[in-house]
Amino acid sequence: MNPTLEPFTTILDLDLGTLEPQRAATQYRYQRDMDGFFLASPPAPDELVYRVIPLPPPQKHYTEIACSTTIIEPGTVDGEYHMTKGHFHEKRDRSEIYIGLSGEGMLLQATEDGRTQVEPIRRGTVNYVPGGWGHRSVNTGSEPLVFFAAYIGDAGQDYATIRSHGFPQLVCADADGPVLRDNPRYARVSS
Ligand code: M6P
Ligand code: ZN
Repeated sequence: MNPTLEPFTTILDLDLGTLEPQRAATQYRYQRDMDGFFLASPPAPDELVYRVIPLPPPQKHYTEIACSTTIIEPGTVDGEYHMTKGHFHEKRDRSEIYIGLSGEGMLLQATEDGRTQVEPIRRGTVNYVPGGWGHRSVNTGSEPLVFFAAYIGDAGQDYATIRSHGFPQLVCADADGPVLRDNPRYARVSS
């Protein structure tokens, strides 16, 4: 093999999740971008929910590994903790790894036929998301939740399925902390 790509190194700030040098623009997700993902209509359109700093390979190809840092601000929307939109991979069998850097949260995972699994995210957790599992991360703490993700380059993100079917569980703020509730709007994708 005669490689076309040169090796490169990036410095990841292990507390903030920032990347130096930053090779691609930060993607910002405000409440206005999240309509249909929270159970309630987001009331503060200009409030930042999370941002993603990508570390892209040059090609979206299965031979390359795409990475990103995600930073979810603390907060709630009508009692639901701030979270990512969540997605299945367009190429369903592609897997992903999350490395927790700071803050406290949960990684919700669900299959198309409604199996669920909830895992913690905090500094030092390494979560393996196998192919076929939709995934959404939720900030249940009072500080930003920061994690680094690495996934197969051609995975792609299917948001439409999550938007129309929902996730089986919601993570809501209760007097004693986070509680999982059944999502009344959830509909299985397949049986
Ligand atoms: C992680 C990875 C990314 C994803 C990001 C935000 O960094 O899973 O692929 O883009 O979280 O999640 P979402 O794409 O669901 O908004
Ligand atoms: Zn993913």
